[in-house]
Amino acid sequence: MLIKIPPRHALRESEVTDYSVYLQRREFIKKSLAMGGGIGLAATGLPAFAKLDLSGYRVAEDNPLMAELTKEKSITSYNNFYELGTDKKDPKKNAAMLKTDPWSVSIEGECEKPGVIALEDLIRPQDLEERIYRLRCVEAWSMVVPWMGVELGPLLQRFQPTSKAKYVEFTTLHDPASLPGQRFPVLDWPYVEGLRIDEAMNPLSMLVVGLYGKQLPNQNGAPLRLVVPWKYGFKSIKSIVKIRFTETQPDTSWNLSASKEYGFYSNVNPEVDHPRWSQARERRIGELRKRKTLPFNGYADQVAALYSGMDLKRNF
Ligand SMILES: Nc1nc2c(c(=O)[nH]1)N[C@H]1C(S)=C(S)[C@@H](COP(=O)(O)O)O[C@H]1N2
Ligand SMILES: [Mo]
Repeated sequence: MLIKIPPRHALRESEVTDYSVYLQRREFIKKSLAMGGGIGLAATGLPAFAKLDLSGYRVAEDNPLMAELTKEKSITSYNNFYELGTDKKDPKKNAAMLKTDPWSVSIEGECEKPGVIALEDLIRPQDLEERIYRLRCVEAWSMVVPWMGVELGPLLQRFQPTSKAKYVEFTTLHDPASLPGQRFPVLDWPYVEGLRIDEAMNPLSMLVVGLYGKQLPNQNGAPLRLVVPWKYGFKSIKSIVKIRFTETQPDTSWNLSASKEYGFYSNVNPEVDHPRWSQARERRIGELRKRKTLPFNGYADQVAALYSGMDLKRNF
């Protein structure tokens, strides 16, 4: 009997389909928006988001990173989301336990307009856009992801932060029934993260609800997560239920658990090693070769000025 062994380099069909569907949809959206916007995507037969309308988002301008996109399958099956398990494969396996509908976010602290707001009122379809950003994990792997979401700064401004709002704190859902990892004391739950207000207002900072043109999979932090592309991945907190403006620097989960390894700033910095490994290089998921890690993950032009005068070896 003859057994046909496919060559190793052959792409599996599932991987090719995702990407080509994504590219087609992207072109379709670009053209439709150029013709005056206001389109629906029902024709493509894709599942609609329960409440959020993701159909009219603006696609990323032609971007050199388009050629480097990490496969959708890798982005959604190799995850860090300790509330859904500590193995990289766990979050996808346990994803269905997380219930994301309905979802609301509590806005608290130093602002004129605090309150609890439903996700579909927080994220307005006309603000949605796609941006291709690298995400660099502190564990020295990285990905290039077509994220879909809204810029964080203008969203925060809607709640009118006061002059005392020097920082913003973000909190993940705390519900061991939905997030079984919270039954174990791996971290001090709920997961919390924070940014200085000027970092939050920087135009690169984004609240994300989708990737590859679709609703965010649970394992990637549905229905709402932060993406701060010049910082190590752990700053990009998932499944957010609370945003609080504060006068003093908020606690962060990783800093609480190991302050010598994870600082508040956590800017990607090839010159500051993690105590247990080098940060000089990284491996893109799906590639064998290693790449040089870039200062601020390649976004130095847009963000280095935020830290002028600061010693980034001490403020790691
Ligand atoms: N709530 C929560 N957010 C989290 C994490 C987590 O364990 N819990 N892991 C972080 C880490 S370490 C990384 S690298 C990114 C991974 O995002 P991704 O799975 O979408 O690639 O999510 C971050 N956000
Ligand atoms: Mo990470």
